[in-house]
Amino acid sequence: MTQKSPISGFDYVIPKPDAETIRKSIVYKMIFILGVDPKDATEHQWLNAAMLAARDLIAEDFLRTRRAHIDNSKRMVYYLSMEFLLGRAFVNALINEGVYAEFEKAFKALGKEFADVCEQEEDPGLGNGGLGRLAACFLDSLATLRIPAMGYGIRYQYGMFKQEIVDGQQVEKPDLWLDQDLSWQFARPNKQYSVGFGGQVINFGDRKEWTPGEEVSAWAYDEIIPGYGGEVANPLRLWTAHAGNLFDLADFNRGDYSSAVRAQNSDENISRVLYPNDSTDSGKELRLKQEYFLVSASVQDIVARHKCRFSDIRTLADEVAIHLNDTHPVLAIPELMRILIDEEGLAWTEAWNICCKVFSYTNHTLMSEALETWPVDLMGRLLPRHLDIIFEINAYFLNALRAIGSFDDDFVSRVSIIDETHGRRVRMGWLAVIGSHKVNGVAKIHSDLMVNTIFADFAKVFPERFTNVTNGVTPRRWINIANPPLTAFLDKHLGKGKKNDWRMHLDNLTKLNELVDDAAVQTEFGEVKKAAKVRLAKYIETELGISVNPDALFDIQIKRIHEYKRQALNVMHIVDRYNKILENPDADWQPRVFIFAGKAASAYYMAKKIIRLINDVAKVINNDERIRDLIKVVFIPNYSVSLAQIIIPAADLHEQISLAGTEASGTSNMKFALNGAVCMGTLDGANVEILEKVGAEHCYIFGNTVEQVEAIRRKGYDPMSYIEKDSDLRRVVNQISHGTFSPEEPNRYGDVLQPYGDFYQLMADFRSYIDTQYKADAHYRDAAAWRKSALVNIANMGFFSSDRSIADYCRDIWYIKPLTAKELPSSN
Ligand code: 26Q
Repeated sequence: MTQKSPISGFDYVIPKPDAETIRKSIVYKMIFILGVDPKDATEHQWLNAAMLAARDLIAEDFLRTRRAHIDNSKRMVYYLSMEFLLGRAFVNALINEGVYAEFEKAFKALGKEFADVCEQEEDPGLGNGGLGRLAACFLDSLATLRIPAMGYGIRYQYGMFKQEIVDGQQVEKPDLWLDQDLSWQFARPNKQYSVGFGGQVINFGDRKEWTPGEEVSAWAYDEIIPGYGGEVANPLRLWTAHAGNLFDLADFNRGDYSSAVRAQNSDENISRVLYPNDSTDSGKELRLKQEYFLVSASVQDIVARHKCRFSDIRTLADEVAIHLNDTHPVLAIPELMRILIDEEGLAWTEAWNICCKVFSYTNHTLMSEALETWPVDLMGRLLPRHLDIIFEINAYFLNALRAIGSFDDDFVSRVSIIDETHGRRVRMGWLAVIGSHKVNGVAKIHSDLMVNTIFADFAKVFPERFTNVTNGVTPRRWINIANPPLTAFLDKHLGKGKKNDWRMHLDNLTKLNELVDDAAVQTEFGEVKKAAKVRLAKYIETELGISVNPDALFDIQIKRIHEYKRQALNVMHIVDRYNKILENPDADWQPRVFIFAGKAASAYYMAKKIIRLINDVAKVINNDERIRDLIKVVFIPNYSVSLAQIIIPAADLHEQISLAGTEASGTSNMKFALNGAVCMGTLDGANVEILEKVGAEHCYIFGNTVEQVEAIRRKGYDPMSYIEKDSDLRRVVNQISHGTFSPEEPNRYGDVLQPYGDFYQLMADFRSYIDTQYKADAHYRDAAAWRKSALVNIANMGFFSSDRSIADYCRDIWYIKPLTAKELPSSN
């Protein structure tokens, strides 16, 4: 079929998306692009060929979208993030393009098992956890909602490490995801920017010029993000570091090849590896270089794109919004200032006014140890001109404050970007607040705490600046791809017409509320859930050789391993249940399978110990015949987006048990509820809003509130007082601390429960947690009642679509409008 091009004079042939044309296209790619004889092709080569065939479809959408942005002078948002945890691209592209069934048929005709081919794809692990996955859900929603948008990130050569469990302990293996390079991303060799470090700042009268001592080249690769519905696709531009001018020709000509190459290697380290989210690693020079590398390349690109489209740099704030995903890319603020002042010749205040309109910032944590700061010395050495600019921003801000007259010196030093109390450090969060026009938290409770705690002083200065956008997740990946039986169930009961497709209008799930008491619908949903549990049970059997009963209650906690998330509290419940079953073996126990997954940062001692504890407890309990499968404990290694897609649909109960006030939002809570699991959670993060939507009968809430946690801390928290008055708790603490689960090394877990510190107040919440768990058991025994609760959860999750989050950002923060049908030329 000849396609009329949106660019006149450039008509072209695109494959019709029917199974036969697709089959031919795949074979064509195999022969002419990959140069492989289809008769000899491996599964992996079939995947590569199929991905190239799929890419033709999204590339076309992308070019049409881009042309529409240019022709209609659309205001654009650029989303800067150090992490994008995309998950597999292939099936996602097929579903969003609406060609999944055709590809499946094409593979049938080729005599290949389609599912096996799809399984060949590596997850690009370019993120740690929630923050990176949120960025990926947002890209999906931005394209689906036709928002003129582009993401910027780093194309790490090594993503998140692969986790193996050896003798119960985490072992990290490198993740060389690019070795599987499929050429799925478009290399853009014409998009290169030089990123400088070090060197000097020279004054020319009132003008300054930075001469970097070292330059690294940033090369662009575009990953195309297709929106659902196959109309719009936006780019995610990922930068890779290449040795710039530094390949030392002098060394080379002298015959000193290895010195020349060494310099090249050290520069290319910048995009070598993703840093784990680990406070002990903060302050690493290479991380600061990475942050500036992302920011400098991206801001240069944004400015170049703007000048190309509008010619006048002074209109930048009218046409462009730049969003900072946490403080990690906040150097974008001084970088844009530098470009506007030093390169474009704007006056300081003019440049500053542009910056404050362009930037907005999302905060993802309140925990003070996780707030980014950098030593002034290090910043001055790597980025001397930026440090100058930061000082100037600070002086400008503090002078304005002093001029108001109502702020004392103490207040002024608290809001200064430079922290003088810990050996002079740049507070990145402060810079983000001062340089942005909006600052948002990621769940209601988190946004409220943000203005009452870390940013309380700033909220007095800029009350209108702070706002909330509750996180969301994309139903395309988290239902349609992850849970085909639930997808069929929803299509059957809600319809699939364009107007009311729940994939695009997740609020339409509320219609399920009319069906939650219908016995036939409940039974049908029971089958949907069972199918997911059987699938997970098979995975566990094949991968770990552990057999679990799909009729047991599946109780799941999957997320990064961190003390504040309190996986250890979950373990304490398991041990307590174990004790009680042994004490009273003939009681009518509800069988449960406890499932964990998650990675610990490689240098995080306590988190790694918690993984080992889970595995030690699993070993003892799973092998204790007296337990008769009433408890099974499973730690599934190497948690990833793809694994989450298998695990989440199978949950009956999901554990969201962070100490109140510590989890900014959580997003797996939303994915679980959307897949019909019931929450066991504290009043923390988005749990609070989930409870609001589904009602207290369909959600198990326990533990102290933020106010109670605070009150306990103020009084002086005494974990021993809880241990003394609760014999169950005492027994559990003793067993874990004194070797019941590590007889070969009784002291192994002597430091895990910290009875004298217990910063995250496990002891204080233990009793309420245990009691609530038994309420959930009783509920689960009434299959109809439980299925109703699961359905109520699904029915009321519409709010937690990332489409709603993105609509909030567009309306309240970015002031961006979608492409209209008229502005977007259609593909047929
Ligand atoms: C910082 C400096 C040096 C090295 C690493 C880091 C770093 C990297 C990743 C710091 C933090 C992160 C990731 C944070 C994160 O994932 N936060 C989560 O964000 C989710 C999306 O908003 C929330 O739902 C979670 O509550 C929050 O923990």
